[in-house]
Amino acid sequence: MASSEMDFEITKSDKYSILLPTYNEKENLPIIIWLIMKYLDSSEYDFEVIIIDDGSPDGTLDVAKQLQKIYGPTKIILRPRERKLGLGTAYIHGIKHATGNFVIIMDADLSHHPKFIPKFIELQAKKDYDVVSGSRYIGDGGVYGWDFKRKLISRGANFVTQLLLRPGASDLTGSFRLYKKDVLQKLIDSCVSKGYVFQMEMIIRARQLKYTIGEVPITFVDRVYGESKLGGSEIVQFVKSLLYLFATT
Ligand SMILES: Nc1nc2c(ncn2[C@@H]2O[C@H](COP(=O)(O)OP(=O)(O)OP(=O)(O)O)[C@@H](O)[C@H]2O)c(=O)[nH]1
Ligand SMILES: [Mg+2]
Repeated sequence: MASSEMDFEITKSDKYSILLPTYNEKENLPIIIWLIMKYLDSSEYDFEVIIIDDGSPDGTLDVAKQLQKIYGPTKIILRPRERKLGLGTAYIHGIKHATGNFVIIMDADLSHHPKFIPKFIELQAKKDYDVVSGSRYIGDGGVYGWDFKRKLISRGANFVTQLLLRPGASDLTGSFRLYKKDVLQKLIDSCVSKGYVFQMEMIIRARQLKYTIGEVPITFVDRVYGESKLGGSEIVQFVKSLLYLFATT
């Protein structure tokens, strides 16, 4: 490829597998898929979207089937599970079926805007990063729609973790990231925590295992449709896991 004026290059064989775990996201799913198609179909990138629905009672899977009819079975891949088995194992399940050499993980509730995906891809290609992490805490990044309490919790969690673990990434609890697939597999294998803290452990292990991490500023918008699940028990779990990581890494 003649690329003298380009400062990065996407190899033709590169493929991006986008993992979308869903639980009760029937309103959000068509919008997120439409946005992904809008921002990626116009690009040259080869990609697939893998929807991992955990038996959502709201019928998210039926919506996903409709979307597969519209966009085709090579672009939209359905890998549902019978019941709610948690986000951590949803990724493990999804990555098994990923045919790309890169994996992008994002939430399906519109908190993560697909417009940032090309930025992740470009930065990765430019610097050959092992991981590119979206960050709400650098540059133009930010959070919209959170109340003070939630902002404080997120900031606090990040701050305490920065202090204790010095992970070398600014947004630890976010989950909008791009990984080389083999790197993601190794990270998943080395992670011990489940639940909310999983994202944080992934980035801390990445640093530990000397993987290179790039960051892209992202804006994060709180979910409009559907219910939020962050409660007191998640916070307790987070603190416990943080202390565990501090003690063991
Ligand atoms: N497959 C699967 N997906 C899940 C599960 N729990 C959550 N999700 C999805 O994972 C993504 C992140 O979950 P969220 O509920 O948005 O978690 P959060 O962003 O921390 O909290 P809120 O947005 O405030 O509810 C969303 O796309 C959810 O639909 C699960 O057990 N299984
Ligand atoms: Mg969310």
